[in-house]
Amino acid sequence: MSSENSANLIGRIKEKLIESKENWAREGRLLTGKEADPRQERLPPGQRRVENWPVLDLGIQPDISAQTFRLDIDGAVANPLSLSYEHLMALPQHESVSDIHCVTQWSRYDNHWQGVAARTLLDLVRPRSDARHVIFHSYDGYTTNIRLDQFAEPEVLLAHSWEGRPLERAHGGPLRVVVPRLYFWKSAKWIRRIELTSVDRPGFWEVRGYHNNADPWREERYG
Ligand SMILES: Nc1nc2c(c(=O)[nH]1)N[C@H]1C(S)=C(S)[C@@H](COP(=O)(O)O)O[C@H]1N2
Ligand SMILES: [Mo]
Repeated sequence: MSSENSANLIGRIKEKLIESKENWAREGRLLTGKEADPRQERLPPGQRRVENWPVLDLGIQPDISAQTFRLDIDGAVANPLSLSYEHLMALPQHESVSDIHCVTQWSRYDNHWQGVAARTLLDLVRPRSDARHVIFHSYDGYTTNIRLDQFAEPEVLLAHSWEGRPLERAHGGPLRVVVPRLYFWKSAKWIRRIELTSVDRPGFWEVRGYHNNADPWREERYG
């Protein structure tokens, strides 16, 4: 098979996968109709625990070296930044332990993350008074959106390490977002740009039927 044909084939397989998830969203698959209090129930409704760590992406795992890596933080900010990997590592470092909750029903407890806290970055860029939303842009073309107040929670990290080791490329290395209180599709891997905006803009899965807010305890799987 020529390389052009195999690229087309991979493209079609990817489209099928994306389509089947859109269908799940339309049919409301996996919904239990329950709601839980996160202070009382660690496992959100409809989730089950796994010990492994599944990999989910759009079929592309960009290969970004520490040398070429860049993180831009811009938009509705007083002081836009473009950080190298070296610069990021020189910022105050933060550790957090949190659970992963994926919309496809698996949860993984006690992940030890290391990186730079979202708050550290916000202090540096200084959001303008009209900033309300955050759009993540990744090296693979993926986007996802959260509110600025959700991004500013103390446990939100730009993580470069997991369990004391550099984050694997498959899981978003060199740098990924970790937003523990929302379904994991909000945690952009291979992060390239953090854009602050006054107006919300739904991301890749949000325009394909996933919920805009994504709170696992309220089962906000689909919007
Ligand atoms: N850049 C990028 N980030 C992404 C995705 C993606 O396809 N590209 N998939 C999202 C989804 S749907 C999930 S469930 C998690 C999966 O992260 P993991 O592969 O480390 O488990 O990454 C999220 N972040
Ligand atoms: Mo996902």
